[in-house]
Amino acid sequence: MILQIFFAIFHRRYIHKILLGIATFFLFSYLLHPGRFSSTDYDYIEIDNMKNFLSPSPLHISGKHMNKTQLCPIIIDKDKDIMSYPRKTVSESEKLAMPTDLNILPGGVWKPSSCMSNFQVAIVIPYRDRERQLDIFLSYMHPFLQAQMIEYRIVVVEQTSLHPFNRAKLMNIGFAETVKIFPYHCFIFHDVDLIPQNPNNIYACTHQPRHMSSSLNTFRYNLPYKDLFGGAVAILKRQFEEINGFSNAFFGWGGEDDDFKNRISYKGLQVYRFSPDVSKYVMLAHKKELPSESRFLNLKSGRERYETDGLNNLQYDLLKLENRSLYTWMLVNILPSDTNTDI
Ligand code: NGS
Repeated sequence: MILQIFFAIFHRRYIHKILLGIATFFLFSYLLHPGRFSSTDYDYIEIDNMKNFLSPSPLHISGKHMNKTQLCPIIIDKDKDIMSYPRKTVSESEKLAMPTDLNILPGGVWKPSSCMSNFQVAIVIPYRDRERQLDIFLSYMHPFLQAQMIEYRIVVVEQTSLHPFNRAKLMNIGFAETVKIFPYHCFIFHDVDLIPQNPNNIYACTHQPRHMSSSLNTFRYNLPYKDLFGGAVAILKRQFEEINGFSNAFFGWGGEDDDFKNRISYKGLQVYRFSPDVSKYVMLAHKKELPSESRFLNLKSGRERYETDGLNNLQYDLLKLENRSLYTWMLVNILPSDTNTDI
């Protein structure tokens, strides 16, 4: 048998097929997981410097919200361990106990009781049909955020099944509806399948928009390309408004995050990242979506469109808005009329 294989490999009739096979394997591996082969150098903020780049809430600077005298500390400790992969399932009884155990208010709202947080942050999650991941995310994130003394609300924006998924538009809607509830100064737009592993990855905004999930296990903790701005990002409310939010035109998978990064550049803003170690994330397993065909065309016309396609032409039906025990739930029907794209 071994001799036969050996013979086949060196037989001239097969050698070109074998080489072609190997080349195809490497090409596909590269296309699917470019990070494996890339070690792109990029600028990042070292852990010792992180505090200087964080942007505290204007509410407590103005003293408006100052019913407590003491500001909470910003907790960064280099000795903290990277956290392991979260448990695979969360039981109903665990979910039921969480609000009481962790003092979470209806709507998935929490703030420190002993001090005034430096940050008031809304975490917006575009969502459809990922219940198991949402359970894992919530049971992991509430304690994670509380340990950082962040004042926060978790907002899940769910799209009905009528149209293809539009991640970017759901985030615009989450923003537009959440600012009506409370003047959060900082927004984190976050995929439900991403879990931060480093407790020092502070869930707050920096002075410039921040790509938080730059070090992802599925890319072997490399950044696949320098302009990647997907997964989990943090941006100040006023900056999000300045760039007119996300485009509403991207239906299906891909490109909307690249377009968002372009908007940031058009307005002369920069992207910050914390160090690769701080920015470590694991991605919960799921089936890969099929990329949309229109994404490259939309990206191409992004510059002409961005001032009229985004927060200022957002149309949707808000079907439900509920303060659930672990998150604020918004069920929305996306209206395609604010885009030029066929869906
Ligand atoms: C790029 C996509 C981005 C996506 C990124 C990483 O190719 O939307 O891959 O995707 N851009 C386009 O398709 C134009 S990932 O491998 O994490 O699923 O975020």
